Amino acid sequence: MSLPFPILAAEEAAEMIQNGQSIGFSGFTAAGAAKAVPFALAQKARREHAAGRPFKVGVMTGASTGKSLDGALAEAEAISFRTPYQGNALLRKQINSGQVKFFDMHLSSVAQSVRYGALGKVHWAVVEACDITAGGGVVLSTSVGNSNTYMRLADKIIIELNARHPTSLLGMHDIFEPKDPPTRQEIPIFSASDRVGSPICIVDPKKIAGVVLTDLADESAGFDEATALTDRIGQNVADFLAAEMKLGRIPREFLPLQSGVGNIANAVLAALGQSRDIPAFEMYTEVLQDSVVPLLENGRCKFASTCSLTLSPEAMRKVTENLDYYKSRIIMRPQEITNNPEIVRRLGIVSMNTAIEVDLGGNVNSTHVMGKTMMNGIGGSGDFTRNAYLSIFSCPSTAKGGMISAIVPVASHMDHSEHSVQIIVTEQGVADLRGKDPHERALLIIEKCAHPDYKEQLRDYLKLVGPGSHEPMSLSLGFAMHRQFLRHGDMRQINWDEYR
Ligand code: 0RQ
Repeated sequence: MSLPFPILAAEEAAEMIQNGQSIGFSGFTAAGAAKAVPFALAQKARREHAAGRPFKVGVMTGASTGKSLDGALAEAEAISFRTPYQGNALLRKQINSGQVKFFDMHLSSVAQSVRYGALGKVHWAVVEACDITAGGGVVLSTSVGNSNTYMRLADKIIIELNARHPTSLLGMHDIFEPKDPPTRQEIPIFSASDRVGSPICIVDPKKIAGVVLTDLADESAGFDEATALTDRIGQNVADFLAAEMKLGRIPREFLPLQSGVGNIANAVLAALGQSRDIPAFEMYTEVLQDSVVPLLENGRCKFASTCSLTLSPEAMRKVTENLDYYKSRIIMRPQEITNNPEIVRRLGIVSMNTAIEVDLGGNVNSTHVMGKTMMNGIGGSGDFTRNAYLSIFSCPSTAKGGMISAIVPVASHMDHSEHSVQIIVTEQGVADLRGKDPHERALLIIEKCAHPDYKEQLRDYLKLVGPGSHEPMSLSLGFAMHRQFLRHGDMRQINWDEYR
């Protein structure tokens, strides 16, 4: 192939990036993340640090990324700020120690914030593609994220042209960027499979500073085997949705599903796929995980609109080996569109995301352990939850071998408020909070979702609060279970008097 752009080694590309600059990288999860250039940039940072010079860059992405991006840059202590979502253990440490500034943003709003200039200048877009044309047509790889916006706004673009992804991915993407108010119009998506944009990103070819040729697999970690617990959570969600359909509250043709990331999300989808009471469904979601591939294959999932193909190498191989089949059943869109509140509300999405803890009022914490330690970020969960037809949160009823209850009197951090959260699911059961006042919700959550080890003490909390308030809130005891864990290493067998 002859291209009118300089072909660069990753090291040469990294050499062009200067200390203090901001980079918009491709990647929504490890799928489609830039790999060679950030890895080389990390080596450059190490060299600069060894020579006594500062070197850090601002890192904006779609969502989490892989080990060659967040992992390598964190190891090289080369990140000044990071947004909007991450999942790397070392970067998490740096964020929690204050070494890296982290802005935890709703994924749908990142592109708009960048357009408005709220995140500063984008000096570079470093984007993985499976193909590129001389005129600046870029065929993205296994995710879209914010790549279209980063490339449009960046001063300069570096393309990682990755031979590992087939050029025949062309046609799977649908690139659409809304105008900003006051000239914004509706996004004309009326069903999950509607195409509204272009299969390629079209960028100013003069901005392409170079192309780095790579042959690197996505660094998606794959999933743990399902366990009895994740299966029970999945089954509880499937049974609940089947019952809703029988009651006529979900139409016979079903509603599009959104599902978050991780093992629980994977198990929930597998259970929905197996349920005989749930018809074949569509997905309007942000990540497409392994469990959806067999469902697309056997027709249980009719169509999936997503921002990324977050697949294990084995599942990815299945998709690429039969690409024509999957291309007629999968669309990849920018996260500004997959997570767009307008579409989520219009399509009547059933959202399914994961909680770290849920409080008795029905508020959900998805991001912070003990109120202060960042786990990953809110991701797309807020985009979907606030606007869904049905918003579901699931989690195991306990964490850390039972020493922590996921059901607590008052959440130590709040991402999703009682006004948006409708259904809570644990392996113990399902609490349907719709149409319940806060005291009714509290009882329901305890009886249906709390672990038996914690039911009695949570009932005691409610007794101590007593009636006569709208919310079951005690300002002195609300965080007593958290304090009990910090003091004794176990939330169980609390003596409430110790915390009055
Ligand atoms: O810790 O890693 O040390 O074992 O949290 O928990 O149960 O393995 O579940 O991998 O699905 O992660 C909410 C973090 C759940 C994730 C969260 C500890 C637990 C374990 C992981 P270890 P699990 P998952 C999609 C949309 C963001 C919101 C969202 C997440 C670790 O799903 O980041 O859904 N969600 N976004 O032990 C202390 C508790 C705990 C706890 C769990 N109460 N206290 N530790 N853990 N509950 C994302 C995108 O938009 C891309």
